[in-house]
Amino acid sequence: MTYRIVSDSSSNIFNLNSEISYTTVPLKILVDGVEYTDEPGLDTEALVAKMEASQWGSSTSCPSPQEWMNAFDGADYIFGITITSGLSGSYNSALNGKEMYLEKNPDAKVYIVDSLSTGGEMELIIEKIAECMEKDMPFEEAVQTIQDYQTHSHLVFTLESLSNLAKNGRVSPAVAKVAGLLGIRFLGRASEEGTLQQAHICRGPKKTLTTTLAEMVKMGYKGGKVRIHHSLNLAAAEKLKNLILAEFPGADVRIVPCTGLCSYYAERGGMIIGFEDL
Ligand code: X90
Repeated sequence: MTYRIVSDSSSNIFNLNSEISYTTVPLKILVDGVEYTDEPGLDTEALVAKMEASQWGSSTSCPSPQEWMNAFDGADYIFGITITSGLSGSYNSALNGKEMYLEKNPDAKVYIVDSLSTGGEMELIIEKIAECMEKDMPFEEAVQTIQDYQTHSHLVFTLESLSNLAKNGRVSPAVAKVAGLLGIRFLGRASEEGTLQQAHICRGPKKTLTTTLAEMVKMGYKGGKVRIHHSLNLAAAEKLKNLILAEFPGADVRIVPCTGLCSYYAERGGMIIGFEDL
């Protein structure tokens, strides 16, 4: 068996702490006519500054089926994982890439996970896939294990601005407007369908963090893994980590900076937090 995990770049994970072969396929960000590929080495700080100063507009695009297929090359036990199909075409591309790959490699086994989420929750699912492969788990059993795990993984996020989400039609302009007010932060969660759902409107950074942890607990958090992905906001990520550890000592909490795609949509200051209810 040649194992491979392939994620689109919305997971913010370019390297996996495992022996298992792992690679990413990039989403792209277009700002004022210049295309930025979300791959290692992309300067997200510069990207965010360009996007904030943009005059002519910006958008994003998902990987092509061809890019997905190429990333599978050489493996025969493959898990692909994508950003939610509720907000992007990446999942459909990956399914098409799988069909193309299977035409040439009919004996390969390929499962594409629709994360119905992004960022930190994708990281958790990737870790679980790696665990299955490290145990040499039979393919069908691994698929079942991941489907079960997805019922125990969740996503909350805090945003200081929803303007790129609104501009690109991923959230209604009315919702974006409320969250755009000065000092107001939008606290949301991934809905069952993998779309943005408003949980709270918070005033001030401190209140945002305590409300975030309260929301996680309401959604079933009881001391399991947490993956805090932040967009140029390490200070807030560390404060949230400390709040979590104060209430749940010994919790496995990891902080990860967003790469290109998530930085573009979460904008400066945003956090995308995956956690388990186990
Ligand atoms: O295909 C494409 O061009 C990519 C489109 C992605 C659109 C949304 C990305 C959101 C990233 C914002 C907070 C998390 C929301 C997750 C809800 C399921 C980050």
